[in-house]
Amino acid sequence: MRLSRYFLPVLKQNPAEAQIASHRLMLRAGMLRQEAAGIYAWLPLGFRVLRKIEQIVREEMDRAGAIEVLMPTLQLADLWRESGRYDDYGAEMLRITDRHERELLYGPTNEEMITEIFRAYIKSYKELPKNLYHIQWKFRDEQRPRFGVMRGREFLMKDAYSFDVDDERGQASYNRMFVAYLRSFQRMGLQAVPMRAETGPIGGDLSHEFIVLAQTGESAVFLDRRMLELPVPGEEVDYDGDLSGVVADWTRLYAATEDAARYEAETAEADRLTARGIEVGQTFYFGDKYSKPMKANVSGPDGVDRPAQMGSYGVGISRLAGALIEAHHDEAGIIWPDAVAPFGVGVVSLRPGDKAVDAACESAYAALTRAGKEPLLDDTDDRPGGKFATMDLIGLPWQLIIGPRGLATGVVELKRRATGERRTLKLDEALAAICG
Ligand code: 5CA
Repeated sequence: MRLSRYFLPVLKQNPAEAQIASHRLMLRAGMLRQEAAGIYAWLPLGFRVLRKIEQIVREEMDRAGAIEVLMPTLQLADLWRESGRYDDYGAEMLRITDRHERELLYGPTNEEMITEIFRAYIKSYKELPKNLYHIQWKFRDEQRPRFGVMRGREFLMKDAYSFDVDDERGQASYNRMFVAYLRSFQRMGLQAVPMRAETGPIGGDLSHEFIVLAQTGESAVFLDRRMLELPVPGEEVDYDGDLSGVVADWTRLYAATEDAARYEAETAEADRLTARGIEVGQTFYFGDKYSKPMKANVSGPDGVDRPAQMGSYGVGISRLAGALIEAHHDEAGIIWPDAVAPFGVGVVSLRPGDKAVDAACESAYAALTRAGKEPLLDDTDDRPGGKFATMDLIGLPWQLIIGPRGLATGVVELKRRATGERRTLKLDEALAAICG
């Protein structure tokens, strides 16, 4: 992409309404525009990050055996009356009436709808296990939407739903999602810790929140610091095998968002780490809470019909864009981990119009594009100081700086955003360093 043709509305001033770093930086870097309280338009740079996050989650869901679908945002109220949640959900649910006076709602989650789809087609244990997921906008009319995409009213969620014939297999499905979550967050460059959690309006008695540690987090967290050293399963993890050992390792040590007294009783003082955190995902196992009232039955090997055993698994895709910035920024701006960076490299032309500079920029741009590095070429007439500030603000992992003075001696400058390290190299050496 050439910056002269792109849409990157960066702000010079700090927006007054932003109280935390991620909100401030997303607005300043031209990623986001507020359209109403808790409702945002994703501008091109922000949208690229959102898509990268979504793709990592999608790949890990697929690897773990889940199957992607797409359910609508609007749902019939009658469906929610079947589970009893229509009245229970309260003011957070946005209720809508259509021209035929039918009651609808903008989905805050999809347990009812997926159960309705499941029961229409699946009747036998032979068709199980099944795990269906989608990545779709949700609406929750939060009392206090705040911190930008961290607590929005409209937000993008990945939600998966598992169905099994019995409790033991249901737990195995839960374990697969647990491991897929560890892998997804690590691939994005985040350290997320699973913590025992309350189940709230989703229900059930087994749940974990996945929390990224950050000072601005909404929840207080109490954990055993040894959790931060546990290994995350690699790509070769066998999702058909028994994952209960991995889950046991990750749930043995104390980690929770409440109950300071129990924490102190169970954790040696030297291992205690109290911090704040951002919840980026939550897993639930609730057995037949929806399948029983909604009659989503499957016949077992004995020929007897029983409600399917279910779990649901959410990831806050849009919240993750904010959480990533909370975890990776400095005074000058965002520092994207490579896996979620909107562009891989910023190529900065210090003198557009200079023949040698233009030729070097074009050749770097072509080579980086061929190598799949998604370069953003700053070919605008802005002053170098402004260009450097923008590059630091938008946080691309590499900056390749090309100017007439360096080229006269055959060199360019390469800067790594995360460390600030700068090297003076020949252009082909710089390209080799980026392409690794
Ligand atoms: N049905 C279940 C799992 S599929 C569910 O809805 N779980 S949840 O309520 O925990 O939401 C899943 C994830 O969505 C949360 O972990 C959080 O990361 C994200 N999320 C929830 N509410 C908001 C919000 N108001 N703004 C941004 N992200 C949110």
